[in-house]
Amino acid sequence: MSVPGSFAVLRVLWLLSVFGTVLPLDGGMLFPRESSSREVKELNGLWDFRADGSPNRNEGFEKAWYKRRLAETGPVIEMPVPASYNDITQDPTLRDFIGWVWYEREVFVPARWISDEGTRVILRVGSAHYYSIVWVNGEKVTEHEGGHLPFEAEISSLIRRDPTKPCRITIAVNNTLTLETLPPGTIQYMNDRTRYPDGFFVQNIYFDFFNYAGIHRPVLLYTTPKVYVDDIIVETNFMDDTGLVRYKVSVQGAATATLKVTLMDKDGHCVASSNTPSGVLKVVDVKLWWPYLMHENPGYLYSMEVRQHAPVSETSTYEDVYTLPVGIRTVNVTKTQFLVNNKPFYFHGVNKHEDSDIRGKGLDWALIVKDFNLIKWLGANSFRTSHYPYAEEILQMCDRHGIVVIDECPGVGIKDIRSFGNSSLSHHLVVMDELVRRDKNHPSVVMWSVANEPASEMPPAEFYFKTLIKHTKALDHTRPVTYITDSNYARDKGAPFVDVVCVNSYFSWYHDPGHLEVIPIQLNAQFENWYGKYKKPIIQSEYGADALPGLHMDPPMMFTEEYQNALLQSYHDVFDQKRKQYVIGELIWNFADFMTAQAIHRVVGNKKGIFTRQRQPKAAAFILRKRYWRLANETGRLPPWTKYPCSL
Ligand code: BDP
Repeated sequence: MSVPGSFAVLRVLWLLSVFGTVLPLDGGMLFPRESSSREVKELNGLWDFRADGSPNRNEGFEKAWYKRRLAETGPVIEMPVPASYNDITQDPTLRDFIGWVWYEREVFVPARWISDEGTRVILRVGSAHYYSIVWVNGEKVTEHEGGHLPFEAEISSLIRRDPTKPCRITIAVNNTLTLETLPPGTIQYMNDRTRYPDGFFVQNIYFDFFNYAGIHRPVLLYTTPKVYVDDIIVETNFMDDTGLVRYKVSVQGAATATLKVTLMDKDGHCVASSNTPSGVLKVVDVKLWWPYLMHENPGYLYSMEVRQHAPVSETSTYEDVYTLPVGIRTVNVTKTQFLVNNKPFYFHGVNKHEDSDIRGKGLDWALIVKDFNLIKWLGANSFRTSHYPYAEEILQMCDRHGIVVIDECPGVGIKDIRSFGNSSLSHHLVVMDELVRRDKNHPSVVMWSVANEPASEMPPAEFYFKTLIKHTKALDHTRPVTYITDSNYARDKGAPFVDVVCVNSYFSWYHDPGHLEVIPIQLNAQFENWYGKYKKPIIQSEYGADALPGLHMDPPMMFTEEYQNALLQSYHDVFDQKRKQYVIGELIWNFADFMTAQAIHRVVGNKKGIFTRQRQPKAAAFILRKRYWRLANETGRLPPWTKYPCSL
């Protein structure tokens, strides 16, 4: 069936607007962990997959593909989960596909999960980009807007209807972006038939990374008892040697339940306990959570075990056990400093992407561990989750290793004035609700970033960011809030509301290309202007230059390794003057090369990495490594054995 182009785009937009109805957040979204009362079954591996290539991308709905096995609806291929689908096949139309794709997998649910009426079974998707609808055995169980945060649905009663059947899970995912999605995008139809084929359209995006799509993080089934721990909120503080853990536990499924909350140290010794749903636990001789390279024992985590009992009958009870890692630390911002545990903290870190060969944005443990090893090798103490929330598994690694995180929402590319309207704002508020709900208990997360480089000089930006930042602070009063700006200090409408000014600049790259000599003047002026006007500490949240590994020129020319080095060093000279005053951090753009849309200024992706996409160092990695270890020795409190690695 052929459908006129404009009708097809309306159809895609209509689907998004209908499905985009915002529901209030429901449930706590605790990370699924096994315990004596909870089981987890991962559904990673190969799923059946079919892209809906019909002109309006709507055949799957018209023919109700979710009602039977996907393979019965037409040809399917094997697709790994988690992974982006784009780079898996040799088919360019799948790499650049826009619209609905369908995933399906059958799974046997353990018989005891089904027979025990006191067990809840939940289906959880770590993330899928961008809009998802989920069916189980042909019945819709949930839908979710947004590509980087988890969603789930209880499916207990559904799977109990016919316990003999395997359970068929169908997930439809649509990567279409509109002016009101986060990030925003537009679909543009090219109707000139002398230049474009019938039905030709493109997706315009206003951000610089490939719009990878598919099921990006693990899909799993997990259980809880019928009465269960739904959420835990912890806020930590300390006075002298005593740690204070303020907590609140919410229980669902019963009006009354008894609780036992036990805080244990790393050796499993109980250091404090309580039996009320909220309160403050006092920890004597507290071991604080410290960032990597700031202390000899970074990333110290206690375990908070929440054990809940609720009566089922006179003789039996539901018991639920959930254990949350807890790091005790404080974060504060002054006019010139960022304080962790009341000590000045200087961010010497990186900006990253979830991005790699073949997998795209799919979670991959080998890659995650490699990246942490590189971060530690580099002497970096922090990163920003540019430009969207990263997997919870990554934040858990940060907690354990003491890597400090600026946690960013997908508010990237808000450039069009129509993306500042009410429906954009209300969606943005919901995304912050979801982000804070998911990440609030991570000690590694020290600041929220609500956006990257929005058109913050546009008049509606004032109301937009005032509202967004106020909302985020109401959700979490313990962390500072910022957004990342590249706008003019005098015209930026949101800067009065941020706690820390985060500025991106590309002197001698996008501005005055090839003229390294402008950096000292322009960077110095940038800092003086922002600090002069707002009197807030500043992070250089991005700076960098593309370099093709192996390309050399001396004197340096753009795109060579020498130019990337020279540019970095000029920035560093200015940072060294200003960090004694009010500059509180520097984050290189970027940790590694990453994929972008095809464009005349991108040679198979963005090459500003100090590592290649395959995680091999360019010359700049060694410059940065020397600097970061030197900074760590100056600004951290390192014991002698962590002083400079001897090779530096
Ligand atoms: C910055 C953006 C980042 C880009 C970078 C670049 O925040 O997403 O990748 O420019 O162009 O402005 O390399």
